[in-house]
Amino acid sequence: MLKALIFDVDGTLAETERRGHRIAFNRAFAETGLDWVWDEALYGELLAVTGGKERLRHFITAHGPEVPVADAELDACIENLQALKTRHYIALVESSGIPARPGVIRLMKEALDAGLRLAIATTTTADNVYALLSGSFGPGAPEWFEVIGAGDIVANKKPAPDIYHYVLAELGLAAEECLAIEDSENGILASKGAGIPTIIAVNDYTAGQDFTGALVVTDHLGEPEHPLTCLSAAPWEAFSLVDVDALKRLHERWMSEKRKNRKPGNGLHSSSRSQPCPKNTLSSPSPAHPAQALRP
Ligand code: XBP
Ligand code: MG
Repeated sequence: MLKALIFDVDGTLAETERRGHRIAFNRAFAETGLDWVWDEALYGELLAVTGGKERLRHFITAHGPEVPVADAELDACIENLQALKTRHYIALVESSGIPARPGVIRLMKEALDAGLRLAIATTTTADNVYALLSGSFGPGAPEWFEVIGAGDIVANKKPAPDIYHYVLAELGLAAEECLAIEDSENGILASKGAGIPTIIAVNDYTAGQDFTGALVVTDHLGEPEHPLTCLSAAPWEAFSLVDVDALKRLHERWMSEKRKNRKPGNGLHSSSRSQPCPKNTLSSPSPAHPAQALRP
């Protein structure tokens, strides 16, 4: 039975990468006198590496910018840049706010009303999460979540499953009692790695990534007046917004597939058949699943 929803943060709750983190990194560079500029295209490439510190190190290694410190001081330099960037990110979120993506707040409130538990599993720094939730979702929003798993609390960031294992342990739930909501390939690799069925709401940075194994891939979670477009090659059913009923049906369908594949004698291991959707092509929705079809 579905008991909890576990939300990713960046790119899933809001367009924080483009509108927040990228700008904050650039402000930190400028403040420290570095002439590095991460434009939107470059930042899209750098997003392949999760975690701000890890992304900075990757940039230095892969792009070879001029670095004003000796190798022995590189770790400290990255720590300092990251701390500065976090301050800029929080200031930006608090001053201008980054709006929640369509359907996110609606779904969270519906889920709480329906008795589902909420949690967060993210690669970003915990302070960033509290700032975003308080600033863009409402002052009490951090309280909606029983567990906020974030940043360096685990050894390995996404695509490793560590943060999802951490959240499951804190919730005291099995993977199959939860659903994850993610936006990226690194995200679904992490949630899938922990055995959690996952739905995807892509954004401009992640559209076109490989979401093999997703229950469904959409462009956003949908609002009654702003229906989602289903991007899965073969979604199980057509719906215009992701609500609790739709999630329960998707979850139940996933569970029954899993049970079927567990039956002795079918020659299959559950892990090999727990991927109901074929590789997402992100092509136009199939005519059999009209983009804005209303739920039954
Ligand atoms: C996305 C990330 C983060 C942010 C930056 O996290 O990879 O690193 O880009 O945050 P998710 P920090 O999609 O898991 O929410 O600079 O604080 O790491
Ligand atoms: Mg994300």
